[in-house]
This record gives sequence, structure tokens and C-alpha cells, in this order.
Amino acid sequence: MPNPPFLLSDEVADALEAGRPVVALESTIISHGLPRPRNLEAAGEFEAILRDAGVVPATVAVLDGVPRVGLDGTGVERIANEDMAKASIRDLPVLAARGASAATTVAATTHLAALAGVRVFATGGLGGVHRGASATFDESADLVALAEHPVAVVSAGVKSVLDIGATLERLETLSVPVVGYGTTAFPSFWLPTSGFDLDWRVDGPEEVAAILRAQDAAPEDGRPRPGLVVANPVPEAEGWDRAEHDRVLAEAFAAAEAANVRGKAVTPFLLSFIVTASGGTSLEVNLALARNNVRVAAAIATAYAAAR
Ligand code: PSU
Ligand code: MN
Repeated sequence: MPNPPFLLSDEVADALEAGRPVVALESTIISHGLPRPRNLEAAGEFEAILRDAGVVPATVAVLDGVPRVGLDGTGVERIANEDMAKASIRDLPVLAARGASAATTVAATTHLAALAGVRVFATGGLGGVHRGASATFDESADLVALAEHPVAVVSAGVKSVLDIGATLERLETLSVPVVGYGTTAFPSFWLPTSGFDLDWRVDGPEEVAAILRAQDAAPEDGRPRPGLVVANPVPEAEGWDRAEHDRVLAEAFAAAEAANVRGKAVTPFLLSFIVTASGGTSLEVNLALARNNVRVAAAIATAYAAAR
């Protein structure tokens, strides 16, 4: 990969060196996915959940041109409060050349986590194939990144604003394994189901760790090693009311259409519209599912580290 060198925080470097559990966290959810000031609170909370579980958090972002795996308090504050770009893998060399800062998407975070040797990553929702993608070609680089980097991403599936069926088909084409955590129903971010079913259900972190070890044991064949999608539904009691969800989403689509939003602006636009139109309910659900993903990622990283 022709991308610039990156910096590991001392804490992350020490943990990796000693084989202690580490979980990567993305920063676009903080900079573009959640409103201020809840975003800074959430970033601190995700890190605290990991630390309480004995896991070292590795929040990923680009600061002043340098990709970083593991941020200090000032770094976390910068991604929450500065107006930063949203960076995918292809943006890394441009940011390096300019000394610019950016939050990293799932794609860029996966790439940097893989370079650092971090095997487990927690996020809210994955990017995927957008509705209408057969005309717009709008498919998140997250999918290809997962095909090319050995990182397990714990997410609550993909947002119902995407074409979920097409996203699952693309993951199949790209040979990215997808497992449901305690379920065979693929979740749709704010809702625990999506109407799409998965082939594989796992129950508990040890089962996921065993899959990661099986991936690690695969013979080297010169091709990139894939990651793993761990689809972890929001707990039923913390999910969003389906009728309300459907109503707000329809409004959000109409608004995006009217505002002619395109490309990488689509996800942040819809998320922020939906927070306002739901009177803040979608935000609480978003935070609940993200916390849940961080907890599950902590357990997986712990089981994986213990077995090595
Ligand atoms: N899903 C969310 N919140 C987010 C994102 C996804 O619920 O903030 C972010 C992630 O960083 C993801 C990115 O990688 O949006 C996908 O953007 P795009 O569709 O432009 O690839
Ligand atoms: Mn896109």
C-alpha cells in the first residue's frame, strides 16, 4: 500500500508487544456521525468501556498529516471539536502531503488497524451499497477494505438507509465472512432485524476468536487476507420503534433528494437529519448500539488474546 507511515501510541504499542487485547475505534462516527457535544462524551465512554474490560483502546485518526493508532485525550478532543475531513484509505497520502487532519472511516480505520496488527475493531454501522447504486456506483470503500485486511469489525449491521440486500451480496462476492452475534437475523443499525438472514450464528466471544484463529492459520497464498463482519444487533429494549423509524427514514430520503446530497456527504447528512427529525431518539439508539458493539469487541479481543 503506497500510504504514509503511521504512529502507534506507546500504550497501544506496549499492549500489542505483550499480546494484550486491543480494540480499534473509528473517528468518523465521532466527527461526522454524532452531534456535539455528545460525540466527545461518547468517544470517552467507548474508551472507558474498553479500559474497564482490561482492553486497550486504539482510536484511529489522522492528526496533522500523520495517521495515528491510539490517541491521547487531546487527540480525541480534536476529532470531536475540530471541523475535520472524512478520510477513506485513498485520502491518506493527500493528508500526509498537506499535513492535514481527518477522521477515519471504517475503511481507513481497518487499513490502519491492519498495519498496526490490531485484529478487532468496534464501530456503529458499516458503510455499504447505497440505494440506487446501480446508477450512482455509490458503494462504500468499507466493503473492499474488509476484503483486503484481516480485521474483525463488530457493527450493528448497516443502516436501513442503505440497500441491505445488495450490501450482503457484495460481501459474499468479496469473500468477507459475516456472522450474526447470537442471531441469524442481520441487523439494520437502529433495528435488531432487517428482513435478511445470515448463514452463520455465533454465540459468545470464544466462537469468534476461534474463527479469527482459523483465518490466521490459513496458508499464505499471496492474496490479501479478509476480515470478518460480526453483526451484533442492538438489544431489543434499546432499539427504535419500527413505525417511527420507517416514518423518519422516508422523510430523510426526501430531504437528501431535495438537497441534492451526493457521495461521501450522504451518510453524515442522513444521520444528522434523522437525529433532528426523531427528536433525538435515533441518537440514543445509535449510542446504545455503539456501546454494545464496543462491549462485544472487548470480549472478542480478550478471548483472542487469551488463546494465543
Ligand atoms: N455508519 C454510521 N455512522 C457513521 C458511519 C457509518 O452509523 O458515522 C461512517 C463510518 O465511518 C463509515 C462511513 O465508514 O460512515 C461510510 O461512509 P461512506 O458511505 O461515504 O463510505
Ligand atoms: Mn459513498
